[in-house]
Amino acid sequence: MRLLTVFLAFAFLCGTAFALDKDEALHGPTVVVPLGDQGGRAVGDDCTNPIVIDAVPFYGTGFTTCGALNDYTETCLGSYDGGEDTIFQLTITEQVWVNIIMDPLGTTWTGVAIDDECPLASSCLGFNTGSSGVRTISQVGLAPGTYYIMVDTWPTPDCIPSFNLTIEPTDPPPPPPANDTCEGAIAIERCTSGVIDGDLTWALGNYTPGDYPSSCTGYGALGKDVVYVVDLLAGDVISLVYSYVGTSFDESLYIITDCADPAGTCVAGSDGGHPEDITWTCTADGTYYIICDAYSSTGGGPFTLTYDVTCPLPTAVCCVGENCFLYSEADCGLVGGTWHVDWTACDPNPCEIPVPQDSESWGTIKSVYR
Ligand SMILES: [Ca+2]
Ligand SMILES: [Ca+2]
Ligand SMILES: [Ca+2]
Ligand SMILES: [Ca+2]
Repeated sequence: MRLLTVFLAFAFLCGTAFALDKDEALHGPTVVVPLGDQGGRAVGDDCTNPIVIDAVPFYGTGFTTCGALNDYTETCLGSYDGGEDTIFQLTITEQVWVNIIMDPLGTTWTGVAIDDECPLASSCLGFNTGSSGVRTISQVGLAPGTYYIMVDTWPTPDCIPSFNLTIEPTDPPPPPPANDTCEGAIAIERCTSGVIDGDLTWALGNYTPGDYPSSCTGYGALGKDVVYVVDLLAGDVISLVYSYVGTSFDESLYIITDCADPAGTCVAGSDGGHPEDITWTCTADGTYYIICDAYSSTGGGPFTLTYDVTCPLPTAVCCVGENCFLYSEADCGLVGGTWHVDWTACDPNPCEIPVPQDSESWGTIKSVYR
């Protein structure tokens, strides 16, 4: 049973196409490691003969994927499952939150994932990948049951000569912020400006603007995200600057109209540098969701969102003599006209209405003096 929403978030992330564009540039060409024969040559080689872990905490050293063969390549690890892989089986007897820490002891481009089935699915309970350093799947909630942990690489390297695996209990994470999803989006008012302090630390990853290179930011955004909402009218200009505070992360910023279809309804996006900024003129009245996201599935912390929603000044009829213009009150004043806030059109020309010079008609005047 998948207990908590963190599971769903991880599943969403894992199920989304990997946006490895930025990472691919660093990694270089992917080497194809031939698939191994699945048959349990040795303990840990594959799902039929995993390394069994029957208690948490667990501290294991001296494992390797070298010689374990490349059995699985269609998992949530994406490009990071192309190397030889080692499988662990973990039995949980009572609900626990754990950190899963895999130290590849210097080997680069490694990944670790956990799922409740083996082979691990393309949508799994949790994973962590990276070009260097220790891999950590943080604060995974596990209900009683059987789980599988897979360790793999994005070749090259084809395998990890030696790694350590730690599974330690930890505290459950705080709940995500209220504006983690569109349902709790924090409202920004039209025609205002300001600076919002936000934090992705405990947010979940619910949205992505699409895939490289066609998305509105140019990239996917598999990281954590929070949402702001603003009602705009056509002609409004919204300017946003989205910047991490303190610990850096790769910001991704975009505006959508349908939270069920971010990729299909994105009207503006930015993932080109730091900070990210958008200046966009609204083309249709409506409700717009601003997604403050992170490109990487492992990034996201405190940030500021600076916003400025400029609303066009209302225009109305400005009569300059008998000539009619649609001007703002200020512009009408500049040309010496008379501004009529309730008049909205120059056709027919409301400025041409003849104004009687006298309260009496010629007929009345003639009858008086005759
Ligand atoms: Ca593999
Ligand atoms: Ca979120
Ligand atoms: Ca995201
Ligand atoms: Ca960025």
